[in-house]
Amino acid sequence: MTEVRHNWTQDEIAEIYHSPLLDLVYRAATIHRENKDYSEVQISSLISIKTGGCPEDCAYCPQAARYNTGVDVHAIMPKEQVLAAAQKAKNGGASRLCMGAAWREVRDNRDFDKVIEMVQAVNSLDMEVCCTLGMLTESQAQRLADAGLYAYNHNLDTSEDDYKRIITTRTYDDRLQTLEHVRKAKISVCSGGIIGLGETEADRISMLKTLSNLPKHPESVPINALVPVKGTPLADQPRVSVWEMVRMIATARIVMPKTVVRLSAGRTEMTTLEQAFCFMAGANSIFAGEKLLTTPNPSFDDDMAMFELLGLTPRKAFKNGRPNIPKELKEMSINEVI
Ligand code: SAM
Ligand code: DTB
Ligand code: SF4
Repeated sequence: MTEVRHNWTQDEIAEIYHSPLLDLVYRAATIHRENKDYSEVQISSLISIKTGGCPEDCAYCPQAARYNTGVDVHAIMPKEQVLAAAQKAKNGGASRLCMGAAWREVRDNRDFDKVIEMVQAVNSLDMEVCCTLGMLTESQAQRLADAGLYAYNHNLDTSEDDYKRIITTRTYDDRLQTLEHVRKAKISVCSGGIIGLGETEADRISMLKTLSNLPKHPESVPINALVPVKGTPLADQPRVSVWEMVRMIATARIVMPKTVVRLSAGRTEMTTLEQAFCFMAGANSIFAGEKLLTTPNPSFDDDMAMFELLGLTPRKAFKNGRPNIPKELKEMSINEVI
């Protein structure tokens, strides 16, 4: 059995990342196949519960208020609409709903109260609930956990050194601190990054080093290909090649052997064959549903046809237990929650 390590060096990861492509994929696939459920793929569906108008300056993001990207600003979505989207996602095969907000950080206000109610409501559909809301304090993470939050997504995006080139309105340490707060509240950690931002391969390797040397590996690591959006500073970045995605996924699989590695943004640009290579290299999760947060994604039907072709099956919700289900929710029916 492959050992789970937390002391990877930059050189060790670089050696893996730069190994001949087929050797790399073979090694990653071998490790992946030690997991008896290697043909199961975890499906998350995204919903943007608060879109646009974000004060941050993330150079890739269509939702930053300072760029002219044509994304309309919306106030927080009503719970009923979130529940309808969750049900649709569940019908489409998703076991997890991830609710995203274009916030720098969570504030202790009415909007956060509404998010708490959404978390409780989606829980009653027997789906894993995930949020990505920006920075969290320890007590906010605990409040989400008490509401039954299953996972929290908070990406490192790139290496520590490269971070200031991409975002100046917060620090890498801010990011790491939120991850600590999430961990402390016993919420499953989802943290990964983006390739194609203009980073070097050393930056990619360094980001994987930070993730794989955390005291506990994130339960999920999304690997996004930049979706270049007109109006953002990175609009003219060339698309990353699929082989770079494959290298990144395979390396993540090798250094974090038990982690769910998500083939995330960028799938609309990939053929089924290219995605199959990513699954072979150890990817075992996707975002499904025709929209990510603001940009397009393959439809549930197309993904189900791909799963059938490749012999993949969607992973059931709560396979690894359910630490944060609040007692009072256990007995509640959906009508009571709404
Ligand atoms: N505002 C919160 C935050 O930044 O943590 C949550 C939402 S934010 C949109 C979630 C993640 O989406 C970012 O950390 C980034 O990794 C990813 N993302 C945003 N725009 C993207 C793009 N154009 N291409 C690929 N990934 C993107
Ligand atoms: C993640 O790693 N990728 C998702 C999710 N976590 C929140 C977001 C991708 C966003 C792509 C651009 C958009 O649709 O706005
Ligand atoms: Fe705001 Fe998140 Fe987009 Fe950055 S990535 S601009 S914090 S929504």
